[in-house]
Amino acid sequence: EDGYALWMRYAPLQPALAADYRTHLGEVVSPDQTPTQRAAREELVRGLSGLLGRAPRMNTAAIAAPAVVLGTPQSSVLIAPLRKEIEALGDEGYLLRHAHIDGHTVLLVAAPQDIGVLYGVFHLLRLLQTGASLDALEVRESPRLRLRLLNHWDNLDGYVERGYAGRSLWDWQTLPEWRDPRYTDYARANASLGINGTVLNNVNASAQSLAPDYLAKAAALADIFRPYGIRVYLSARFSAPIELGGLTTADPLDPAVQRWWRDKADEIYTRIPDFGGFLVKANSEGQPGPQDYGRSHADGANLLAAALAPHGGVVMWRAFVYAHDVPADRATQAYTEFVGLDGAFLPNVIVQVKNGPIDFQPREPFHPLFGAMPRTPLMMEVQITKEYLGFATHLVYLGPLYEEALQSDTRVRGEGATVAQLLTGIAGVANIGNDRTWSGSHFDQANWYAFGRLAWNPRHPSRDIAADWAAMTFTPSPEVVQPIVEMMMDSREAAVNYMTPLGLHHLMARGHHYGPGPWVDGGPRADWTSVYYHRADRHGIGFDRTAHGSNAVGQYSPEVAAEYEDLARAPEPLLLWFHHVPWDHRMASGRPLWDELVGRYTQGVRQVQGMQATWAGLQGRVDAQRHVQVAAFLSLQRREAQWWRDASVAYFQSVSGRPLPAGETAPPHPLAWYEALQFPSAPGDGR
Ligand code: BDP
Repeated sequence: EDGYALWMRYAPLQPALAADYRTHLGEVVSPDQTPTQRAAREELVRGLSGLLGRAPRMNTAAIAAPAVVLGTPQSSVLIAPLRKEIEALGDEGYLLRHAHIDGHTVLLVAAPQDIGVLYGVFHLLRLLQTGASLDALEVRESPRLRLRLLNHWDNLDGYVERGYAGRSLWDWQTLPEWRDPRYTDYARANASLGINGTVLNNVNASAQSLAPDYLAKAAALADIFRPYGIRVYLSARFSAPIELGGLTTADPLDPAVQRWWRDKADEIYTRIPDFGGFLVKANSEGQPGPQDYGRSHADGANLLAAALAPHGGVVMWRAFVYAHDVPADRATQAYTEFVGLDGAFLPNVIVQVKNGPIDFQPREPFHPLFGAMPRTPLMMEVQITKEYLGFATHLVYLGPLYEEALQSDTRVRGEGATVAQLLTGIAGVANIGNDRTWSGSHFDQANWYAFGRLAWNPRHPSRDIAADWAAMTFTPSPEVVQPIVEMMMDSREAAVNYMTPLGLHHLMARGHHYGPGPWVDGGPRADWTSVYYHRADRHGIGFDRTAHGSNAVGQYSPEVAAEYEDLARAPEPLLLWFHHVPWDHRMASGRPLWDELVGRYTQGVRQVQGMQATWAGLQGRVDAQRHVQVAAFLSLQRREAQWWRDASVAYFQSVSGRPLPAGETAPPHPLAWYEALQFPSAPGDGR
């Protein structure tokens, strides 16, 4: 149990349950003509063999016993009669149904296309892994979002930006010749969730990724992923026509530049006929872009979109931009630059917006661009890798964070216009590397899992997803699943409490973002410091984003703005995001803000202690190999939660000048001690 198998362990079920399932599933009837059909068939055989302890009998057309029948109306005469009903499910949908055919009880896994059958097989296996009943089974599924993508921030040298799970999974050196079986397992894992695209390289892109030898490597990966319904995309460096093409400009209105991108797109599609398209970070954090030539983001995006359009590709143009000159409030930047461009993009451009207006913090309000660009398809980008949430070692289940963002009500069309309803797609910055666990820790696998499940159905409760994951990853027994789910569901709020309670944000150490750094000040940009964001002084704390301050609230719909603007109505978890509040301000608990703040830090530590106790109680019920590692990581998290609490309390006390509330323990070291800590081992880069 080294974690490699992810949630696809297919460990033997309880004998009685296995015997019951065997009566339905003794035989598999499935076509085997296409690579996707074979992938579905092989996955089912693998799953049933493991779970039920016996390989099913295989058939391609006729039914001899109670069976699982796989297929599409084209591939299976047994499924063909359902054509009309099945086609209504859309290209990626599927149907699971208990039925009777030729006197046999059968379980149908039927879909309009092969890929839906594969998705249906994974759904069926999930039901078995979680011990669900198959009686009267009737499941109809279609994805709510068209684009469900992972974004890898992988560089060509094997280093993963903000990656905490080892080196890149892609071995660029040995590709395209060596097709590591691990690439197939990666594709299986994604297909099990319905993820249908992957951007292979970092948004801080090297132009080299578009050079012929790297396209050959990307094409090899695309060949491996294709049967699993996963399209390959690449991050494109805007200045590639200069670096690769020898042009003197990358100006989007220059005909030679336009020709270069058209030729490049043609070249890519000869190698990768189903290439998905480009992801672009432009004019952000020093990356080149159209503004270098006095052009707009729309000019830049349309340049690439025009080149891809004849082939059916898309451009995902990121809205994570911030100006060269430090703005009065960085939270307002993306909206300011993009909102006026609504309607100016070609139809195959999608603007990709981070979930919140700053940068993947433990908690942010939803990004104000959601709902503000009604004529532009939008994707939401979330981080799966935990850059600001304790890296791979802290147990923080992100399902509730994603759910909170997706369910935020923008109120742009009155009540009920949630962010999820406005999306065309979703992208998750992957936490996958070549670590044996894939994600750097056992519990970080749950974040990949939850991202994929929510991409398929953004309304799925993150608690139910956690329960499925725990059952599949450990064991379906409720005495194990329940405590694990409680731990997971508490974990994100715990991290918010010990890092950035009450709407505080961006207080992590400089550059690598590992550990507390509320004192960070100075350096190249004010908006890369902590003091810029918390604005604490002798009188109070928080960023005034009301009409009296930066007026970031004015970027939301009037109803949302009115709520955030009003100190009495602003949600407490976002209080210090929107308001500069006096230390004496009375909180909902009745305590003054200062006491509440210290109390939250302490509570965060207590929550981690609670997680430790829960996990200790599972000793003997979870395999020893994983139990030991999770326990070790939790004790590290506990120590670091305490460090966060002590360092933050020491710092904010130095600013507020207030005594600690009764019952609170003083930090064991003076502030200077925390400020002097160094972490040469923390992975990260310059910021
Ligand atoms: C920030 C990361 C940085 C990324 C940037 C981005 O610190 O490494 O390049 O976002 O999303 O969170 O472009």
